[in-house]
Amino acid sequence: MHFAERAQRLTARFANDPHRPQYHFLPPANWMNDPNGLIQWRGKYHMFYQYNPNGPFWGTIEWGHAISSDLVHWAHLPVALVPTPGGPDAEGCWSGCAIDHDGTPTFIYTGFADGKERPCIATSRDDGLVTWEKWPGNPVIQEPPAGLELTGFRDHSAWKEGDTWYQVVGAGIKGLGGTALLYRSHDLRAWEYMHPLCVGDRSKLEPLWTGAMWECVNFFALGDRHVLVISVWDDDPLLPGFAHAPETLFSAYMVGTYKDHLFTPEAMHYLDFGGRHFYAPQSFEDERGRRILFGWIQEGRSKAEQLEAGWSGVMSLPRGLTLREDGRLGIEPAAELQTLRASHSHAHIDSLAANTSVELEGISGDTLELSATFEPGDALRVGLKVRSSPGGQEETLIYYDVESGQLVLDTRRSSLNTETEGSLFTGKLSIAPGEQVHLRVFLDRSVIEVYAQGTTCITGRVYPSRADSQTIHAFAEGDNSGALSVESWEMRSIW
Ligand code: DQQ
Repeated sequence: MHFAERAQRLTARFANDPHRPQYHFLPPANWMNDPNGLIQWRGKYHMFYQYNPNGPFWGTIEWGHAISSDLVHWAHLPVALVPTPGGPDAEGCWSGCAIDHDGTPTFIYTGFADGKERPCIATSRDDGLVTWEKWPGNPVIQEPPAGLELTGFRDHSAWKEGDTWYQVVGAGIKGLGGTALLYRSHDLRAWEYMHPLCVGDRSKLEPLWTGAMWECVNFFALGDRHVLVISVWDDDPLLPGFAHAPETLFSAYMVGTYKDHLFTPEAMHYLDFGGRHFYAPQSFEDERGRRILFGWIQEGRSKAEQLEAGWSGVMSLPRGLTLREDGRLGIEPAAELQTLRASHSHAHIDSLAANTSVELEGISGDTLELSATFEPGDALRVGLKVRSSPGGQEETLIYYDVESGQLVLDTRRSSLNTETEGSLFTGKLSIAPGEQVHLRVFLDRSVIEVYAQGTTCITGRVYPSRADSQTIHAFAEGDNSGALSVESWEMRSIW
């Protein structure tokens, strides 16, 4: 049977699943985690991803593969990498990147076997990146650098300077914190260890805690600076001096300078305030010179529910990254997503009275893009209620909290199903007095992505139990708000 037909058959059984996203990428079935090997090759976008063909749970990791002409519509292709029995990746082909090695598409990935994480490479011939051959000499790095006591040694980001290739491997130095270990090579087969590109400090909580180990490091130039994206991981729940470590598994970025092969961070921020719902992101530069990032949106329901559903894990929308004058990343959904917009509605409210909630007429649904602008006025909280059931037994809140200066996604009452998790996600949002709040919200069944002011994101999951949890309200608390307007588009399926 042809691969596309098989993929379609696998997916057919999800036709009536109310939680399965329609315009976010996900595999035909089973488990997906990190985006890998993102590359545009001869005009086509390729996405590889951590995939378990054996069910909707992590394990026996292969590299799934999909292709797109526009970053939005994807077609499934056969799996690109599978573990080789007896090889250094016998127990899993873990995360890595794709590069163009003088015309040869090449993966650098982590092979896992016998408790060891070791860098491996694979190359593809000119067949549209469909078939891949592992280098017989794998692993290309036999073991982590001598003399370093490490918490993990995996995941790769590579680039070229002159004739020399460089890569960083994600790691953690015991007793210190996360790090990205820098290597260089002339042929991608022989690698020389240089030093840590930079080292975190696990005992520091400000400006944010960076854990014991950095997974999925991603290092690149942007504007006149360099950016290091990290996925914060911790193996020890008890941080000295603190009763509990802050939440582990989230992504962050540092902006700084790269000189003499050392990276000096000048600022550090969360990449997304949804914690583990935006994890292990990877970016690449496309042929138009845009820096585009995808992240893995983890589930927010019990393992039993995931097993029953038959699928787990969703890819985020493509996010375009730019460097802003204030030294932060500009983060905006890729413009191509606008091609998914179908029927349009608009609502405008001059002012919301204190402690009222007004249903937005003509705007409802679970696969929508919303673009909202509001003036907080005198309100203490102003925003939207989405996926609301009549009577509000189920509802999800997205708002700006004026007093704390925070963007909030509250999923604690999103579902009556107790097998789903609700959380209060908050992220600092700088709004000057009199300034309008601009939100773009993407509702795609169980996925919610919120983008505010072009720089702050929160991603979360919701699994409303009622089919009529579809209405949308605007609300204000504390005092009256100023004007509020909402544009809404039905979003088409990408399949
Ligand atoms: N997932 C991969 C690792 C990576 C982790 C294994 C992050 O390579 O460190 O599936 O989700």
